[in-house]
Amino acid sequence: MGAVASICVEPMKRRRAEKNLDEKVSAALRERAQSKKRTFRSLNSITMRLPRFKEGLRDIKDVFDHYDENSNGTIDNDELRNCLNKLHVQMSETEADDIHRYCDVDHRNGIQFPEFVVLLCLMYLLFGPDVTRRVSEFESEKLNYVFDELIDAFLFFDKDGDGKMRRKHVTRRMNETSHQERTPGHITARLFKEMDLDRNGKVNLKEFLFAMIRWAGLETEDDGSDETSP
Ligand SMILES: [Ca+2]
Ligand SMILES: [Ca+2]
Ligand SMILES: [Ca+2]
Repeated sequence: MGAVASICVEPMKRRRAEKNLDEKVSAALRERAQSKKRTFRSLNSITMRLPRFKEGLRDIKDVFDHYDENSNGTIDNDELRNCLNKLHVQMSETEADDIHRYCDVDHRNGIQFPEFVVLLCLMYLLFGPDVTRRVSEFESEKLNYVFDELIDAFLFFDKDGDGKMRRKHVTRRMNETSHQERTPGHITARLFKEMDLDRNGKVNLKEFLFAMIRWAGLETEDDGSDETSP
């Protein structure tokens, strides 16, 4: 009976977490879009930063490994509590659970590495650079740099900073800076579909971060099951 009840309640809690956090993230992004100069003026300038992204993601991987205390490739609820405690982020039990639900994008097995990138980036966006200093005094500069760039890359496509990228904006952005050739419509459509994990016609920050991790090639590199290097 209890198990059945929790199966019914969980999707509701998840929807609530999605809504709450999407709103918080949107508010933070809007503020940032209004208060900060744009970092990226072209798609090219973002593409050129991919190697730096990749390097930064490796640093985040080290942080992930640190908090994955039993090294099973996933941060479970207890490990997440330890991590949030370390960050000194003020939040209630319910808020911590919501963060967990929001970042567990595939709804399975706690927080894996790409989900952890989302988690830290959200903490950085919502609570500021103190968070990364607490994660790692030594690496915080590097981490801040990566998160700033990732968030600004998102804002390049989300022009009004309402926390959602729309297909027409992405298409426009992909074409406005390319003098030589237009990106064919079917390619931008496919790209957008790839990013829009929940298929709701919009891409939010966490979906975008997932795509960036994929494009930087770190996801496959760290997935030991399909190592293809000679
Ligand atoms: Ca673990
Ligand atoms: Ca997961
Ligand atoms: Ca979406």
